[in-house]
Amino acid sequence: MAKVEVLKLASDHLREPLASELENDESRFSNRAVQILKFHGSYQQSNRDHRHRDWSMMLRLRSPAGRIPAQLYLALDELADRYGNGTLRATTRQTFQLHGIPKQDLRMVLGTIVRNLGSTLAACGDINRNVMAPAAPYTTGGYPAARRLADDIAALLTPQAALGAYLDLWVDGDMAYRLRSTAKVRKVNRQPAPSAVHSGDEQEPLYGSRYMPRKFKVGVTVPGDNSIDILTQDLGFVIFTDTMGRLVGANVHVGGGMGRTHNKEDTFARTADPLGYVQRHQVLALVKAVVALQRDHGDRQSRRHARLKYLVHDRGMDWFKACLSNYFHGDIRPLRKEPTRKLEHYLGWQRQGDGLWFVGLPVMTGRVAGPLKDTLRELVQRYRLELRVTPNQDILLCGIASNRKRDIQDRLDAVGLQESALVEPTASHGLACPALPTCGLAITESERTFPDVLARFDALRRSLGIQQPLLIRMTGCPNGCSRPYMAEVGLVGSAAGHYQLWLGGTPGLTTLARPVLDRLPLADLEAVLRPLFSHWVRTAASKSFGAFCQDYTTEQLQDLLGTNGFPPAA
Ligand code: SRM
Ligand code: SF4
Repeated sequence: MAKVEVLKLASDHLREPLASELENDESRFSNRAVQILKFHGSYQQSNRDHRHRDWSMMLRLRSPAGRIPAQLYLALDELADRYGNGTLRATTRQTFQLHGIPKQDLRMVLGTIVRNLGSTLAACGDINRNVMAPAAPYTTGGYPAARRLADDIAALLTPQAALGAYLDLWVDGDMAYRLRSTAKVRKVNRQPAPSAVHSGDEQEPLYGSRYMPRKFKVGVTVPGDNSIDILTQDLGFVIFTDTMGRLVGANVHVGGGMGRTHNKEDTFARTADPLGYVQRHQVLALVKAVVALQRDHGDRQSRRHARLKYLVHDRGMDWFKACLSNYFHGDIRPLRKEPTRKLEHYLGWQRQGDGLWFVGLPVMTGRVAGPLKDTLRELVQRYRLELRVTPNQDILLCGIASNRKRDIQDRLDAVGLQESALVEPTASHGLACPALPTCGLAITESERTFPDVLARFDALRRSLGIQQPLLIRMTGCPNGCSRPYMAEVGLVGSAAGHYQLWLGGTPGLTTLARPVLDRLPLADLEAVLRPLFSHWVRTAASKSFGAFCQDYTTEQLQDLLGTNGFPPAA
């Protein structure tokens, strides 16, 4: 068993040694407590810009479909100023993180989040993570049903015993904050399930006392809307609805994931495989079944190899389906036809469908700070607006009455978010992970250098007369937190100031990109890409850059780059 497995088992359902260490005066937790702390939604970090280690905590919320009510947002805004580093960060899985919370303030901060109806339980750790769904608050089409299903899945996969530990630790056991299971979830849990689904642990019936072998990620969307990057999820649903917007069933995909390690060929990014179509009343039972299958068969020895994607890859879909039949007695039918998938951003002003408006704000790298933060607080305070975080690290302000549009836009103008600037191609397509200075795994910069990188791409496009937008994603290491392996241009940190270059993803996030260079010095970005971009505009300007790259082999792409002797990717 991997070491973390032993810790989980000995933790009394994710309580110890965290509970004891919360009582001491140390400025940091032990490595053992840190592993348990993750399940409560927090990571211990130290600022890597500083010479001495100065410990603080990052906190991550869980907010299915990215929904953040006004009350919670205002609490987060204040907590960030009072106890954190004065910023909030919208994440690629549709929630907010706070950074820089001292250990002695953790209980106060986390308790305040819970008291304001938020939660951080299971935002990190070996468990189901934040459930994604289209952020747009549309009241028509399948959107409301997708959001409801995301909520149901989040409730269904909430750990039971760990929830008790969570409330004990952070709000003195006040069970009034118990996340309420919806009626549908209660019904699924009452339904007789194949015995294999039960973990054998009465207190934690689905997960058992060792929880999952590794993190587990679920996303839900509607046909044609690929804002949630469905093929990167461990378990992804594309739902179909009737004319009344009621769920009728879903196409299911399994085994996606981005994380990999440089020079370890047995780790890789992978897009999910289609499993089939399931009917409405069987969707939640299928969710439980896939979780239970991965719980029992996922690798508990090598954490590097523990995600569902490796199980699906190693054993194959035929094995997976056969094994699933022990956990799921429902009917899996052939996939239903879907329209072409598109990455929706929902930026600018749009109607919700209920007489109200929402406005989508591009937030560079998801970082909410300075005047933008002040303006958001004022707007949320004044109009009690609900926020939605998109998987593109952007923010939607929702539920706006027509007569408030002018005032809101005026205030957005003042922070550079003029109506015309709300939809700006390259910036609105970019994603970058936090990397330095907070991320302990970063090899090089990402968030801090990304605005400059985007500006350089824009200048390069302009100099070549390129009109098409480009989907650019950057990370400080190969773990793939901004899903760079799906982008048209993926820059994956490989050494200080150097990036592995991935090409061939598509604007609709439908294909895995390919590594083309291993160590591109960031300083040489233009010199390397200009010849390839020139060839694109000369030969295939009407195609997206991703589609153009797919017409070439990796070797051909390497020849078309101005590599000046940089080593090609292995
Ligand atoms: Fe991530 C670890 C940040 C989405 C794959 N991720 C981390 C840690 C916690 C570093 C650590 O373990 O010490 C990062 C904290 C940095 C910091 O200072 O805040 C971190 N991940 C993020 C966020 C904040 C990036 C962002 O730009 O928004 C995202 C938070 C999402 C959320 O709200 O839950 C984030 N991480 C992702 C995604 C994208 C997704 O889920 O859609 C992925 C790729 C998808 C996947 O899981 O395959 C991702 N993060 C990883 C991995 C590699 C996992 C693997 O299977 O190998 C790690 C490392 C690990 O788990 O060992 C990691
Ligand atoms: Fe850290 Fe790597 Fe994730 Fe970036 S991709 S946040 S550097 S783990």
